[in-house]
Amino acid sequence: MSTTAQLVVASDAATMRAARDELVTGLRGLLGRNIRVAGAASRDGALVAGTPGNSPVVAALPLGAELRQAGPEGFVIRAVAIGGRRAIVVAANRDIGVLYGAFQLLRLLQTERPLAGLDLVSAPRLGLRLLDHWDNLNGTVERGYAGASLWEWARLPDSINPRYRDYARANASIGINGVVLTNVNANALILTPAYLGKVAALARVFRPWGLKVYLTARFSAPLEIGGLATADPLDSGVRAWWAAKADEIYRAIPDFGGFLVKANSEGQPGPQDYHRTHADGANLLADAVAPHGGIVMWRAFVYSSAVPTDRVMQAGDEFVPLDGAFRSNVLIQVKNGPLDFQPREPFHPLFGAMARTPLMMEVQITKEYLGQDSHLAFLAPLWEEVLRADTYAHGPGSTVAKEIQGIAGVANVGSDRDWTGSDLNQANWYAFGRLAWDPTLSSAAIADEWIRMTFSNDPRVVGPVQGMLLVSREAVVNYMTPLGLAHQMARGTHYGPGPWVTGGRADQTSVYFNRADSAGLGFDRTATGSDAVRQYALPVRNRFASRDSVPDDLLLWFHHVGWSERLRSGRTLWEELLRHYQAGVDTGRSMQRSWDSLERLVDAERFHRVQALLRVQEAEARWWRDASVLYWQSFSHLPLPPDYEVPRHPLDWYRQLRCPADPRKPRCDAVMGAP
Ligand code: GCW
Repeated sequence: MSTTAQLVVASDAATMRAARDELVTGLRGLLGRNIRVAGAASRDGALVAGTPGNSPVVAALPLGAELRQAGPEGFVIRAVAIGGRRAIVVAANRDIGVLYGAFQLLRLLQTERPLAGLDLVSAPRLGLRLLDHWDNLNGTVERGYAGASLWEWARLPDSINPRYRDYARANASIGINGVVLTNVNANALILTPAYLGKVAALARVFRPWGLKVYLTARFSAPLEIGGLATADPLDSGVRAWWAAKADEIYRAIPDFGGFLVKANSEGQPGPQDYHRTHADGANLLADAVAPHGGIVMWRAFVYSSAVPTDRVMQAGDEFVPLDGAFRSNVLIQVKNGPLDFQPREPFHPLFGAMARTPLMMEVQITKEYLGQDSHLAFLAPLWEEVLRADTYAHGPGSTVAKEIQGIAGVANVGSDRDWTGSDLNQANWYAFGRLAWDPTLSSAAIADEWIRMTFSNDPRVVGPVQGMLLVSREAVVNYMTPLGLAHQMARGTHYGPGPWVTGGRADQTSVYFNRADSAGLGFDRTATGSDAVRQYALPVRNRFASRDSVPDDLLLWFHHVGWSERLRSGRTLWEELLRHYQAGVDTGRSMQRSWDSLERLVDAERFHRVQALLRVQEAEARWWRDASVLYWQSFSHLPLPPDYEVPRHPLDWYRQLRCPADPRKPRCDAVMGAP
């Protein structure tokens, strides 16, 4: 067998160079062979990568139909014969498709898939596949658990950290094609000339990797950096200011993607400050970027302290009446669920409810409410659940995946050496990109790929790690918020149990959401309660509204249920609650055992890091279970079965636990004692 393989890439354009370099590095590493790069195919067998426009070999192949299917970003990978020799071709319509195809080929090799007879066409199902960074200009990251922001604003544009390029490579390898650099709780300074120069420098690094740059726009920027007396979206001076600002941005960054906006939500300024609508606000910015081909992603995460209705209904009530009022380059960005990135929520009722408005879905990759950096929670099952949920908006089969044009993930990336705060958290960044490319992929398939590429193809590793990943999210649901409970985390940090949290703004407290009383538990969102079910299409509404058909895992989201009422299982609510909390702890333990079995199969460094975090998770799962069960018991007055693990401390002890005010790790292990 020859020790040299030939790679044919005929173009020297930046993205083609990126594809070529990835193939050379990847093939060298995976095959242990020298890779000779040529501009044209010779008699040797070869790997050919290119577009019909930049590669005579690709142009000569009969790939017309496949390339049409591949579209602007997709690719074709095929085993072919060139001059009687076996070859593999990675073909696309555009350079970026070739790069994505190169990564796919490397993925196939690295996961040991057979290459013989290879014949695949792949195109992304969603056009916008974005990471949203909640990164502040001072280097902190809101809800970030992986160290400081990657963006070194003080050093840019002169100093370019090599990690920027690696960040772009990682994203391109999973098809992510845009990045919002700044926090939705926005700072107008990012729109000043000095910062735009820094943004342009990042955009230059990202460009070959197909990664477009977007910024958050602070609605009051005309006041704060423009010297205007108003930010009223209907004011002609304000409109002129934003148009000029957009021109300035596009002069610096010709392929700038557009703006992401959080307005009139949690204290952010917005059009309602001037008695205008969200549509007035979004259209103002949309008109400014439209001449340049830009878009506006306007968030639907709004809830007002002045409105007494159920918090989860406010986005629907606010936005549905505006359907049809937005410019065509506006997308409404809707969180996966109507509350706030909980371990489990029903899908957001806005999906399917705005027929004339393009929607995007926003998910959290950073796990604000799911144990942050330290608990293992593989999120693909959560995202799969919502993408496949049927809205019935246009009859059966109207899944959330079909109702959206794009997806944004709140990044879990920071400057930590492992990028994401823990080794296993990387799986969520990976899974996000893969699902954004193809929302029909299964969690199991994504986990399988990631484990093979991250650890090993050894089935003794793949099996157990896949098992852990796939059960981890449900474990978190079970020990934190089983049976449809939500938002029971400690105030502020959202880390650790706090089902007793009360005071201050009602709809940010646990007691508002759990509605525990001597009769039972859960939020009545049927017609006898807040009637939030009315926001769903009829079949879904009926399914959620009826105790006979509501899924158990959303029961307490929609119903107030008596402690001793029997569920479909035949067990009472009280018994089911206890079982679920215990199941969460048990899964924490089984994940530990699975990992412990890998001691000699995974390198020592990563083995010990993951092992330590799984210990933390098991201890904190018990903390969650004991604190929650004792708190519910103070309402139900029902006993724990004799064989139930006895809580270590009385309820008051848990209630008085004060976590250290460490923004990175608000963990209480110091006070909890050894597990
Ligand atoms: O989940 C909540 C977070 C806030 C966040 C907000 C939002 C960026 O606790 O930190 O602010 O949602 O999505 O706007």
